[in-house]
Amino acid sequence: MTPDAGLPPPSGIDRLVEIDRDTIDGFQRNGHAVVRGLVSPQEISEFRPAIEALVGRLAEKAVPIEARDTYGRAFLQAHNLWTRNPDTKRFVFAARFAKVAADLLGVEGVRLYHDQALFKEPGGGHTPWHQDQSYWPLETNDTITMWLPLVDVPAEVGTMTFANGSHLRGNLGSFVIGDDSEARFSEVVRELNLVEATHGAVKAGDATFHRGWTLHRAPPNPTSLMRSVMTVIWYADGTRVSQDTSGARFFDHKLWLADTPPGEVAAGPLNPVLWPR
Ligand SMILES: O=C(O)CCC(=O)C(=O)O
Repeated sequence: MTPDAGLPPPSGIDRLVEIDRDTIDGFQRNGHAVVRGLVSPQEISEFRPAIEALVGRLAEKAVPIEARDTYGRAFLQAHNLWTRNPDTKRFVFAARFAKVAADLLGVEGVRLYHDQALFKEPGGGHTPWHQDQSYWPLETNDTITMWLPLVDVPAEVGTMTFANGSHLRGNLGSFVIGDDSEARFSEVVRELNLVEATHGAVKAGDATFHRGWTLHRAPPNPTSLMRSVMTVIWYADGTRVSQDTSGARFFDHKLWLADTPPGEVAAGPLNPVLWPR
């Protein structure tokens, strides 16, 4: 008898999907992958209003794009939406997503690091080259982001561009996202002969996944469409908080890890195990 015998199979947004071997191998090799059709159009219509409503409140208060710096022009950003609405919580906690994350990483289980909505406005600027994990005080390479558009995104707005294999090189320079990271990492891509790859146009409900050390950027938004994207970030269960919580990692330590002390297993109240259930 299996431990969960008698329980109904996961349904709705928790319904599980299997990822094929080629996608997993490509993710391990390149540091990124696309999973098309991860969320159905019906499911997108179920969850999109709650996410858009929360970001909409931010948009009302935002200063004009022209008055912002490069980072501010890249997107409107709202964090940990799961704490603010039961629908966004069901979406962020979905077993379907967390299992894909664990399968791609090749780990037994994952914990939530945090979620964030990244809405690139009409006329929004590019997202400069960066490595997410520069910000993350986590003692592991097994970190992963799901980037899931809530609207169809044409090729001219695009998904992110990734530098293939850059995750295997670890920290390529501790830059926060901005003009300096764009300039330095453009050189790094040239110096290391890294191949740039993108998954092109995507439909609402397709998703890309990338590792925390994968170097990536995104093009500007020259259209009149709001590029509404929801992201969720996980790390391998058992990961410890890193000893270095300084600089760019200071706020992440406070915000996403609830100040769990350096060296301890990152298992605080904001970081539940989302797979296995
Ligand atoms: O959405 C974007 O423009 C960039 C997203 C990104 O850098 C990320 O999800 O790590």
